[in-house]
Amino acid sequence: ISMTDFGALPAVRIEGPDGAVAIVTLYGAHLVSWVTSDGQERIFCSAKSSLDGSRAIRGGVPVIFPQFAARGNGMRHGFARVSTWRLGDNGDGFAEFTLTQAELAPGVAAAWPHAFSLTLRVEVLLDELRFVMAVRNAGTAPFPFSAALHSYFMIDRLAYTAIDGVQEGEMLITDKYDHIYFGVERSIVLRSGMGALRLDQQGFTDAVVWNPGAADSAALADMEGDEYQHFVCIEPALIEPVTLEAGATWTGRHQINVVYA
Ligand code: TA6
Repeated sequence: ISMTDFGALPAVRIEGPDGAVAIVTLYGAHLVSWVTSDGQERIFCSAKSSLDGSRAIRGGVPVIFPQFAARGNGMRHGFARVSTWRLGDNGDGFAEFTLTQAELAPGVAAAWPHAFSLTLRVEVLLDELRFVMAVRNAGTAPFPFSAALHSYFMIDRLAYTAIDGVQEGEMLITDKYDHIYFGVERSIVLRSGMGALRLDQQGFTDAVVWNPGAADSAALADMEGDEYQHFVCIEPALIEPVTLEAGATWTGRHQINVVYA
């Protein structure tokens, strides 16, 4: 690995086999790019995203913790994506990022007063990207949490895109779409004119599929023009809050594989 910048944000460049590269900013432990060994970028990031730590990055793989969307009393989609993580263990093709109470802004820590340790491991393999997200309760009382890896996958056009594995038959998206699929047990396959990706998750019980469509995307300050045509979010998620006992660890995994026809 090596250090680099993404906009004004310090980032870690993880090089895997055959020149595949992922970039992860310390702000949010946010993966913003994954270029596979064929030179193809697989992850969407908006040209209008703020990249200075003033608000969450629009695109990439936001880490959602400890609440999903507005389902809780705290920040929308939680504080992990707007906190600066520490780089931990790293080596050839992988890096781990950690966030604990100590890294939180004082107001954020006061609003969610639980001793926790969140670790995200990002590993770049041949035509594969792996995430391992671990939540540890480092305190003496249980706490509830939700989690997701809100992945923005790059596609060439919505009209050429289909998703298999979330419902009976193939799913097509034509405009705004926002749906939670509870109890996902199969692989999900995302096909577009750019080829196919197979997504496998463990620990995360659910999956969310989201695209803002034309009208909602125009209303987003950090998305421009027809950018909504060029991504679909497919998110391994744990939507309903889970209670984590003192000393316990929850682990969620996500593997993304390029499928060559
Ligand atoms: O995961 C889907 C979702 O919750 C949508 O409802 C949509 O609003 C999206 O996330 C993006 O949320 P954000 O807070 O990043 O604008």
